[in-house]
This record gives sequence, structure tokens and C-alpha cells, in this order.
Amino acid sequence: RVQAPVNVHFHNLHPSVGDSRSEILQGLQGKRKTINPKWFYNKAGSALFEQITRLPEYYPTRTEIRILQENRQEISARCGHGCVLMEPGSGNCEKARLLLDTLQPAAYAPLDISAGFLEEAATRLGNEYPWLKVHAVCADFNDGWPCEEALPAGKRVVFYPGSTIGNLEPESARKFLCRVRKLIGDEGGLLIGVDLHKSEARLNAAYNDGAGVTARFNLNVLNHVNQLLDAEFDEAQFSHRAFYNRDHRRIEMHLVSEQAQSVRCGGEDIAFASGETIHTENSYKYTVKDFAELAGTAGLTLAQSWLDPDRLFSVHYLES
Ligand code: AVJ
Repeated sequence: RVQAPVNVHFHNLHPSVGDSRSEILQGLQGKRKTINPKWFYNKAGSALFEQITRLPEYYPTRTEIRILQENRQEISARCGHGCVLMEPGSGNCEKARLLLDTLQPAAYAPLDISAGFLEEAATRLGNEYPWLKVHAVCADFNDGWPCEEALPAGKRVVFYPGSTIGNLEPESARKFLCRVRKLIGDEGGLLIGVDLHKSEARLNAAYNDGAGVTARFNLNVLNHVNQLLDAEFDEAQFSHRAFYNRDHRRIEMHLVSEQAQSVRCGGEDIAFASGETIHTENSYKYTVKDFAELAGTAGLTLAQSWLDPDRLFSVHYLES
């Protein structure tokens, strides 16, 4: 265990992780086969995603970073200096760094399901920002926020960058926003990144990069399932498919079974017809208006939005 600096507090480091095996198996035995996109992020998958963020075709990450950097004074003023900044699904905590010096939060609370990532990222952050109080929590936000009582009093702002909300079906996105509204209380705020609806060509390119990194990222989930369920998926028997579903305004990612095959998985035989797919991810794209409406149903009012000049991506501050 890494020696935590004095300003970093770890909570709930050994959560009882849900029964991942049955969840994955259930998804693969449905009429339409699915794997939840959270399983992309084993060590290899997280490294492949870091590569994706640097691809020329994949505009979201660099665009959001530029929006946060160029508007950090105004964003910090909106959030409120001295607020308690809470980040569900904090990963490497890279984006919070863009705001810390101007925001000067009373505390920063990263929450992540992966204890390893959380320890490493929170320890590094605490060493780099000795003045910052860090309360790192290992949990799945769907189950709530454990150890809330350890947080200092003060205005709470949830930070949810990356358009990760796009992975959720609209109903789940609404439930997530309701959970945020409950967590931040009547005086709180939400600072969130949302990828915007745009041309099919631009979106398809962002999920079908020329170098094939997104294909490897998508296929890699099969290796993670093999590890988790002693399964025998062969990546070579599947191919990457990503397309923009205009009706639902979402990018869909699938893995296509190249031929009829049967795969051992969790003690079961999973049958695939030739051309049958596993649906591995949705990335919903919003207009500012659509997103404001969705947030409104969760009791959150859009107070200010920041967009890049090409209107590719948006960052919003909402309040209860
Ligand atoms: C991290 C979920 C925002 O949906 O664009 C990148 C993941 N998938 N390329 C996204 C992803 C394919 C990314 N999110």
C-alpha cells in the first residue's frame, strides 16, 4: 500500500464489489447480447482509452480540456471558491487539476470503483497539492456516496467531465442526475461535460479511427471477460463496428461475430449466429437544449454553458 501523504484520506477501500460474473453472463444471454461499457477499463483497456484521447479524430478530450482551461476563472467563480469538489468516476483525476489552483476547493473528493487507480491517483494528487484536502472514496456511485460525513461542511459541487453521462440511457442519465441533486442539496452545483450532437461523418470518424485504436479498445473487453469468467472469447473471431444511430442521437459500438460460433463463458456455452453482435457501448450526444431539459427533470437548472468555437463540446454549470 502506498504511503498516503497527510492531506489524503482514504475511505471504504475494500467495497464489496457486486457479482460481476452474473451481471456479465446475464448481458450475454439476453436476446440482444450486451456487455456494460464499465468492463472496458481493465489495465489494458484504460491504457488504450488514454491512447484514444490523443487520436486526431477523437476531439472530445482535448476540446473539453481547452474549454476548462480557457474558462477556469469564470467556472471557478460559478462553482464558488472553497467549495467541496466531488468527482464520481474520477479515474486519473487529471481534469480536476485544471481547476484546483483557481478554485481553491475546501476539499476534493474523488470516487472510483477501482481501489488501485484511486490510491495511485489520490496519492499523486495529494503530493502535488500539499494544501489540498483529499477524501478518496472507493465505491460505485450507483450505490451512493459512502463516508459523506467525513467531508468538510460547505457548498458541494459534483464534477462530472468527459461526457461519461453519454454512456447512460436517458432514463439512467436522469436517475444519475437525481442522485447528484440529492447529494449536493439545495445550495449545491454540478459541473458537467457533455458531447454535442454533430455531423455523422465527424462522429463516425471519432469512433472508427484510422489507426484502429478504438477497434482494439472495443475488442479488448473480450480479454477482460475472459479473465473475469474463465471465458474463451477469441478476439480474432470478432470485429469492431461503430456507427451513429441518428434516431437515438447516439454512437453505438458493437463487436460482430464473424461466423456462427459457440463460446465457453462462466461455465455456459454462448451461441453466436454469423453477423450477430455484442452491443458494448452507447455514447449519447446532446444539444444544449436537450441536456438542459433532461437536467430540469432532475431538479437541476442550467446556469451557464461554455462551448468551444466549433461547438463540438460543452461544459455546463447547473444548480439545484
Ligand atoms: C469515456 C465514455 C466518454 O463515449 O466517447 C471513446 C469512451 N468509447 N471511444 C466516449 C469511448 C470509444 C468515451 N467515454
